[in-house]
Amino acid sequence: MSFANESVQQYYESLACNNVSPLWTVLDKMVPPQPNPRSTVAIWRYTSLIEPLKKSGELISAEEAERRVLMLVNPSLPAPYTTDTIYAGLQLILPGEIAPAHRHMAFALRFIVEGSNGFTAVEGEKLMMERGDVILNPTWCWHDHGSEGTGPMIWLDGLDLPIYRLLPINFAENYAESRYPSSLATSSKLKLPWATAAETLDADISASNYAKYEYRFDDGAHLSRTISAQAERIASGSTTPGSRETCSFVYHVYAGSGYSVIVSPDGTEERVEWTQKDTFSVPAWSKISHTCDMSEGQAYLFAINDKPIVETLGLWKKE
Ligand code: GTQ
Repeated sequence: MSFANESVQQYYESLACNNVSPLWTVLDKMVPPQPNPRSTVAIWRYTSLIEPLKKSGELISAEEAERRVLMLVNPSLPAPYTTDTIYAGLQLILPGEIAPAHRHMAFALRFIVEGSNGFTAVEGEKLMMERGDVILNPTWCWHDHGSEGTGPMIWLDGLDLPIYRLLPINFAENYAESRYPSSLATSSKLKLPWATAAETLDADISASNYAKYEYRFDDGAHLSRTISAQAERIASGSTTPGSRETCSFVYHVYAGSGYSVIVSPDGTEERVEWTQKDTFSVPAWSKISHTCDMSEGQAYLFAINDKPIVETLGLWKKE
């Protein structure tokens, strides 16, 4: 905007001391013509992260760290943003370790990436964790993590921490002992095995190149009020039809390899090549299309989404 004369400029400058500012010079920014996520497309390759993650296990114990996690920090934003609304991190537990019990307002879900005989105990239920399991940690539930296995346990944490940048009401409490009393739960509504998702994804495997599964409770509810999860199957050599939603996603590759073409709301197009155990961020209202390579069979993608909070606010749209 050009200034008609000196007095207009002086007028603008005079406003600051009254703690006001003209809307009309920034209206496009305040009420933009399209959604304007601050996060960008980014990929965290497992082959690059596995070394530093294992190194963290030599430098600090789970007890000392409380949570030994490498946060996946969006390159356009500080922690805890992986997208504008979703935080993700890779957590490591070594045999015999305990990440001590605490509870917090934030909701967490975990997608198990590797290892076996690890557990998360949630409010008295000890849930054993295997690759592909989703483990839920509702708001204000005591939880500790441990491993009775022989190798490292690694999982992807998904939390709604960015939401607490708007609502500054996240707080945590430590339990007096390292473990909150729990007993083994063989089945629980807080543990969603990969097999359940896979069964649905594979139901039409000979007839369809693409399937999507939304994780939900038996009553149809999302996994939390803020963030939830989905899984997708893409047939070898096929490309999914492009779509966009007023949601952001943190994708994690359960199996297979391929690439995604992601067009951000501002028109920036990114092609993200991925393979097993990689994680990538998709900002809200980005057009997404996945392609599965011919070489490694079907691709299975897990994704954390922010659909529950977007839907609750009446703002969910899909094209
Ligand atoms: O396991 O409780 O990645 O409190 C970040 C914060 C994990 C957890 C994270 C947490 C946790």
